[in-house]
Amino acid sequence: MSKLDKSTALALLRQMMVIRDFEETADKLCLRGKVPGGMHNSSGQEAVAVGTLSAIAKDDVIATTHRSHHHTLAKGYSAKSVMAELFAKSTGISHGRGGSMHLAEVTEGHFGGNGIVGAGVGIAMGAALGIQHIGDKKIAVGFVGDGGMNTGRTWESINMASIWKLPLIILVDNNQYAVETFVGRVTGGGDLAKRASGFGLPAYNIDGQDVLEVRKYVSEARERALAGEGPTFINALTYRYYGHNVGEKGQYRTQEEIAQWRTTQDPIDKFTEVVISSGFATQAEVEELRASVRKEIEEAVAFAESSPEPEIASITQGVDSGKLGVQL
Ligand SMILES: Cc1ncc(C[n+]2csc(CCOP(=O)(O)OP(=O)(O)O)c2C)c(N)n1
Ligand SMILES: [Mg+2]
Repeated sequence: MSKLDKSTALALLRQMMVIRDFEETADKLCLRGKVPGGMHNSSGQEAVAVGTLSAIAKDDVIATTHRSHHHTLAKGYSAKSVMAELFAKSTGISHGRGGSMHLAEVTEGHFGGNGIVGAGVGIAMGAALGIQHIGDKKIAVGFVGDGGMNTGRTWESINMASIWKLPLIILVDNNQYAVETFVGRVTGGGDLAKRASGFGLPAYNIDGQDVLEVRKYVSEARERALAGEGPTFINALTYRYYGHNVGEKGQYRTQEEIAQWRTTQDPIDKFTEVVISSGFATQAEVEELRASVRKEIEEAVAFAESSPEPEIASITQGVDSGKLGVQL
C-alpha cells in the first residue's frame, strides 16, 4: 500500500466522522420512534469499517451483520440512503423494505446485513466461491462479531474457504461483547487468530482502533486473495460505546471501562492526531470537516423525513433479476 497522502487521510477521517455522527443522530431518532424495529449503534467501531472498505474495490463483495450501518456507509452509500432505509422509506438503499438490519444492494456487491449471528461469513464464502468459479478479479469480505465467532457455520465456512483457497477475507469486528457476554469469558483457547490458523490460513489479531493498521492488513489480504493464495482471517479488536441495541441499559460493564476506551482508544481522536502531526490539516480545519459532516447528516435526516413510504405494490417486486444475470 502506498504512503498516506493528504486527500486519502482526510477522506478516511471524514468517513469515520460521518459514521459517528450518523449513529449518534440515528440513535436519538430511534428513541423517538423514527426507526421501526430499532437499531444497533456502531459508534466506536469506525476504524474497522473504514480501514476495511477503503482497502477493497468498489465491486468487491461484502456480507455483514445486524450491526452494519458503519460497513454500509464506508462502502460508499450516502448518509441519505442509509438514513432513509432506517426510516423505512422508498429512497433507502433497500427501498424501505429492509430496515436497519437488512441494508443491501446485491447488484452492487452489498450482500446485506443479517439478523442471523454468524451468517455473514457463510454468505461471503459463497460469494467468494462464485467469484473463483467465474474467474472474476475480485474478492469477498465476510464481517462477523466476536459472538459470531462461536457459531458452527462460521467455522465450516472458514474451513471451506481454506481448502478451496477462496478469495475471502474473514473480518472480525470484535467489539468484545455479544449482547452482555464478554468475549474473554467465552473464547476457548483465548486467541481467535490462533484458533483460525488451525484451519490453515494466515490469521492475525490487530488493533481495530487504528484505521491505518486495518487498511494495511486488509490490503495485503486482498492482494493474496487476488493472487490465488486464498483467504485471510483478521480479528480487529474494537469497542462499542453504547448498548447492544438502542435503549439497552447495560449492567454488564463499568462506566470506567467505557470511559477508558473512549478517552484513550477512540479511533477518530487517534487518527486526528496522525492527520494533524503529518501536517495534513490544522485543528481548525478538522473542526471545519466536522461541521461539514454535521450538515451532511442533518440533510440526511431531512431527506429521510420527507421521503415517501414504499408503494404497496413494490412488496412483490424484489430485486431486478436481469441485473444479477440470474433467473430468480
Ligand atoms: C443464530 C443467532 N443466535 C442468536 C441471536 C441473538 N443475538 C442477536 S445479536 C447477538 C450477539 C451478537 O454478538 P456479536 O457477534 O459479538 O456482534 P455485536 O452485536 O457485538 O456486533 C445475539 C446472541 C441471533 N440473532 N442469531
Ligand atoms: Mg460483539
